[in-house]
Amino acid sequence: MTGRRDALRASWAGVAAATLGVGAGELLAALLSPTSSPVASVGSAVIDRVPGWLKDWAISVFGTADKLALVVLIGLVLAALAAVAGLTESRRPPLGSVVLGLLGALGALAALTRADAGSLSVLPAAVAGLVAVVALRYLARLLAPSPVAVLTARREAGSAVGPREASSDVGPNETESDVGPTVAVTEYSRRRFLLASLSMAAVGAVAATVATLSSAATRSVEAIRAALRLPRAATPATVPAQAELGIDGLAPVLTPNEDFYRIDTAIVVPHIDPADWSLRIHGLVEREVTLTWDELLALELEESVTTLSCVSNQVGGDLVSTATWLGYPIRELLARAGPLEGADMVLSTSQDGFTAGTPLEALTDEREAILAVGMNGEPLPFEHGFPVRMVVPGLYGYVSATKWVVDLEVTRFEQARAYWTDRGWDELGPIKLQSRIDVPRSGDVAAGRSVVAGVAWQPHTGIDGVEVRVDTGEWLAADLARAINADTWVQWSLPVDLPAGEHTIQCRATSAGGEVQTAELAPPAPNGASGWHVVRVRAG
Ligand SMILES: Nc1nc2c(c(=O)[nH]1)N[C@H]1C(S)=C(S)[C@@H](COP(=O)(O)O)O[C@H]1N2
Ligand SMILES: [Mo]
Repeated sequence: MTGRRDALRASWAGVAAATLGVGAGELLAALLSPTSSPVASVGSAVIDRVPGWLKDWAISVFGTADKLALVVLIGLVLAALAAVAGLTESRRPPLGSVVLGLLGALGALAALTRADAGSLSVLPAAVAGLVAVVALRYLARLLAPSPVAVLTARREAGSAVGPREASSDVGPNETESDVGPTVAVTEYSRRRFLLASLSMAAVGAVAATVATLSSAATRSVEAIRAALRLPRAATPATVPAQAELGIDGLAPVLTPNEDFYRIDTAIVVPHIDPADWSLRIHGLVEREVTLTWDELLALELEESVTTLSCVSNQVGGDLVSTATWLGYPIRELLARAGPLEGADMVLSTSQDGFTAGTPLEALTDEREAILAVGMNGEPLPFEHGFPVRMVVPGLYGYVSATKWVVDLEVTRFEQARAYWTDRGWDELGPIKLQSRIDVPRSGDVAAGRSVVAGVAWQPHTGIDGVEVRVDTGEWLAADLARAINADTWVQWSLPVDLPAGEHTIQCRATSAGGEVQTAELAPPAPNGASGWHVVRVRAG
């Protein structure tokens, strides 16, 4: 009974000490640089090492909360290890402290391997480990059986050997009052343990929360973005009114920034001061080119409307969105550098070390492949690449849409591999022809005349038609909204009759190139999902 309680206290000591350590480390990271956060760097290291199927699974289960899920998981694993360390410390000191120290070292190592690691990046994790070790040693001392406690235990067990008993002038009646103070000492130390460990855990948790919410560097760049006014587009985009059908439940043709899907490997979203940003174009080029933020903004910026899609998007999924982008053609910048004969790929790198390999041709042909600075009339949101990202019509994001981009290396597919191609995904990632039913959703609908509506897309090619089929009926041509351009998705709708009962509704698109969307089911890996979207409804 007491054994189990002791074990529980010892484990809790480990957890409390580790919490204080993490709090200290996160607070220091918030002051130094957000990416040196011990928890975030361990998370990023994990993300870079998980197999593709696991990433797919995480996205399908947790969606955009996948990173939150990972942080929670790291917290649980850390708590379990810390509990073991606490227990070990109570049984074989100082082995438990060594375990906590090693965990700190592991965090420091993870921070060092980050692409944007500065020389101070090991500090937060190192401090976290150190604080945890000192805290655990202190707590363990409060829990350790002191000579007085040993004496008390022996006395309670009736084996009276000890300095007091040895002095022998203690009569039977005085024993109780004499034992009193010694028992009180252990009680006192237990109470002190409880107070100390609870305070450590609370201070650690508060520090970690404050750190997460208020990284100093993050705050100042947020203020810079808020004050930023982007120049007007030399060529503004036009969005015809007929592009929006305005049907309830149908995805709007322009996705508001806060609803735009987000996929990336970043646990801590980079916060780059535009004044510190520059882009280097190098590799197989005649001359290296460097572009600063001011130089980029001084160029004639163009506005374009483009639909982005993630290769992980399932049939019927929502990892696809459309925005008006403001930016400068990458084609023009590459022309300045002068790609050499034989080059066929541009490896783009983000500030946090993500890479994408884009066919050189997709960046030099007539399409609106841009270095984007604006999204739907404002500077890029941090989650979407502030201050500068790539947008390339027609290609999945993993091969083209590098956010927080800082480097373009002109190279050859033979010579370079990128983040996801290194993990088994196809080198080329053209977006597959797809269509989705937004209205009605699966479930109950009213019987009778009902509007079916959705979106269809194949950026850079365009959509010619969408057909809808109820159950095993005929394919019926849907009404297409006006396309904004060939790079955007197109809304469509069709009134259908749904008699009472269960029905399946399907859709398929035809591209402007004459291709009919395939019924063949393919999973996202290795080059994008295919198949027809099916919605099952019960009309009544
Ligand atoms: N720096 C960086 N850029 C990135 C990624 C990333 O992980 N890191 N993910 C890519 C992928 S897989 C996609 S689908 C798009 C998503 O862009 P969005 O989050 O703005 O929708 O960003 C691309 N650019
Ligand atoms: Mo993606």
